[in-house]
Amino acid sequence: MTYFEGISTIAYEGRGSKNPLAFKHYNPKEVVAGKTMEEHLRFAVAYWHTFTANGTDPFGAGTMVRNWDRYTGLDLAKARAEASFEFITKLGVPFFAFHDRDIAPEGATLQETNKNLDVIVEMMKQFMKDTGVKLLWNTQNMFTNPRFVHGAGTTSNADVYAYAAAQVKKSLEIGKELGAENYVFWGGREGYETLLNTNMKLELDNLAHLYRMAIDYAQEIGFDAQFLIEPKPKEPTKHQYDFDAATTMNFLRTYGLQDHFKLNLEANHATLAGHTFEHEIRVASINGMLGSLDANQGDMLLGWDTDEFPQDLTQTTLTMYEVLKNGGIGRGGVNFDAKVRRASFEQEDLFFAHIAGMDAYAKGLKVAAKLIEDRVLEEVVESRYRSFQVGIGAEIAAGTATLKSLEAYAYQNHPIRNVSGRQERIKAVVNEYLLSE
Ligand code: XLS
Ligand code: CA
Ligand code: CA
Repeated sequence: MTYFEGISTIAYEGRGSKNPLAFKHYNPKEVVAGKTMEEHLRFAVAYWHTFTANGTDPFGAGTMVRNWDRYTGLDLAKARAEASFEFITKLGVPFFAFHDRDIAPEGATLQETNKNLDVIVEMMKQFMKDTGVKLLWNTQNMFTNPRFVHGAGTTSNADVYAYAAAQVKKSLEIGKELGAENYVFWGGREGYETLLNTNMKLELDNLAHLYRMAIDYAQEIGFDAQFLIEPKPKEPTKHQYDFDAATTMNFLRTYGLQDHFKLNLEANHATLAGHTFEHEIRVASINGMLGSLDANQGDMLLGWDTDEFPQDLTQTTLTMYEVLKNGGIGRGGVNFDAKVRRASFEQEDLFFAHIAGMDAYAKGLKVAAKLIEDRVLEEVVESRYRSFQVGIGAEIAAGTATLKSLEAYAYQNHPIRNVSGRQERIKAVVNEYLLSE
């Protein structure tokens, strides 16, 4: 059965191409800064947005009728799995990612739900073997079902906590079975609506304990994926505990979990937290905690998580700049946690959207590599901080200065002179690289 009739493998045709079903910048085997684009970018297709979502929004019904929607129940799940591998291989993406509930329907009991999962996981295992497509990460959906109304790892109901733990256990087993490179925890309902009814300390202790049990169980079954926490400040809850990179790292350190986790950072979540994406990546990177990226972009005129496909080239350049400076993304990747707009409801739009995102990231990678090769920003930063290389600055940097020695210096050093930060000029230079590369 073919689900994407009339579409063949997407090829790289280069800059001049007008073919909407071809890459203009993403050339998987092209070497940039010592590695192929494919190795740098490690793209992944997000199962939920691409194969499960139907365009529903808080005001309207689904608009996207896919040709696998002629089935129901487990047959629908099977058809989706089949369609997903056709899509991923035609697009030429090496990875995919999913939540447990994206791939198989819930049954009447947890046992039945797990049996449904077993059927699809078995199919996927075979598809993965046949195509070479790999699992970037899997995760558990502990936010859609009404049982998680008060949270999962931070619920006020111990029975729900037990259910969540069982769900995590099964999901870890699936990750092991499919050889997931990473394993994600995103706490969609791990937060609160009002402090008036919330025991924050108990909730955080319980969440940490859930993570601890997951680490122990992964070790027990020999599942060696990199564990990732994905920060998001709000939506659906008013305040989510994993607010941003810095808050999440503080939580991990408080509970002694920092050596077992890295961060999965998402562009749109950064903007919801009032940060740029590059800020979040830099915070993780300087702490050795950069794990993986969820690539998308928000809409500055809308205050929610719109999960648009990334197209802003300055943004993809600055993102890839941070990734290259980090020494790459390691076992992580660039996962398109992005959805086509509700009005882009034809199946072809799924290809157009991914091609747009992949080209935007490929271009960003090329420009970032050139900026680094020419040491454009490195020279700016080195020269800006050069006062810490010599004299009193060198003493400060070495940690040998004291309040007394600095006072003595300040007494005889006047007037103090500052120099321009040259922000506008630097931004213009980045634009020049974007236009010429
Ligand atoms: C939602 C999150 C979610 C995670 C995985 O905003 O981005 O999709 O990536 O649970
Ligand atoms: Ca995400
Ligand atoms: Ca999101």
